[in-house]
Amino acid sequence: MSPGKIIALSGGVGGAKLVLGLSHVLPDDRLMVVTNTGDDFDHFGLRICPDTDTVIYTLADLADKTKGWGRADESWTFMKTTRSLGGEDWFNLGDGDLALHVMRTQALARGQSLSDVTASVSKAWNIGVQIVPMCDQAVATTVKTETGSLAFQHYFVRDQCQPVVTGFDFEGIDQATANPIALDALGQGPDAIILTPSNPYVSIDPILKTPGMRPAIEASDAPVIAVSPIVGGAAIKGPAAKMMSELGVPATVLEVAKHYSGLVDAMVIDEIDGHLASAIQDLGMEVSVVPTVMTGLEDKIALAKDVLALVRRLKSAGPS
Ligand code: FO1
Repeated sequence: MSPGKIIALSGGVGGAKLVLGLSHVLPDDRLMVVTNTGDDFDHFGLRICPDTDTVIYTLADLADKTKGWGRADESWTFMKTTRSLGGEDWFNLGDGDLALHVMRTQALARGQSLSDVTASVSKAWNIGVQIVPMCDQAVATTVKTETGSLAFQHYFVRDQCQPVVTGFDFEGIDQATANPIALDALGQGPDAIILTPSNPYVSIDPILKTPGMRPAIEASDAPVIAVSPIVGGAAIKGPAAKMMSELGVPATVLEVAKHYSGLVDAMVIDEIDGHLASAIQDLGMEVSVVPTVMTGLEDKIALAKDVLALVRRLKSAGPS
């Protein structure tokens, strides 16, 4: 029997790094990435899909590796001109990036689905790995804060994650349906489902909460493995640790494990958090303690190999 797929659920930067590592050690047809679309929004009349685009740019080797989002070698004429005209300039759209948003917005207006557009872009840029948005309907993450509710990109970019978080809403999620392509792959006996080291609350949760997604994961025999985005009490990038503290939860890998408890069979945690392994095992999860900080490509490949070694270990131990 041919090996099943590895299905990775991903937000932006952290998830895309592990996905890149996985893409170097797996044949293209064994890897599927399901991306969070809760960060998507309309800006200047264009549909912007930051997490999906970060995965696209990363796999197409077009990503700005310093910023983590957007394209390398970008020019900024659009932003400079917008600024000179007194337009909105809090969200930075490079000229090359802008072309993607224009093409996508046009294709959506012609009636194509977000999945179709994502597949066309992937084909144009020779990405062999299948990238699948969590759903084709619009879902908008709202961050509830002590000073009121904010659209996700207003919280994240415009307000620099400063407001104190009290919770999250995923507007439109009840009317959404998990992407049938992802559901089909989940029903085809995947080898593993990986929750990449993206923000559990605003990147992975929207994917899991999309109607149909979590039941399909639960119905699968495949091991579900989460790679912690928290390392030594801090997030490698982004506001995950700050959010946890503000929600009254210690920013630790143990709390990430508790958050995923009931779904996840195993956690991959960093060596610096090794002392928390037994407390995570007490939750009924396997734990793999390995270096998880991905600076260069070698780190991404090494972590991907460690995750796949854990998959083999869990599968040889029997169905979860
Ligand atoms: N993040 C920023 O911090 N500042 C920006 O101006 C910004 C622009 C931007 C444009 C396109 C895109 O795809 C992503 C962009 N991001 C920017 C990143 C994005 O807001 C976040 O990384 C994700 O939504 C969180 O995963």
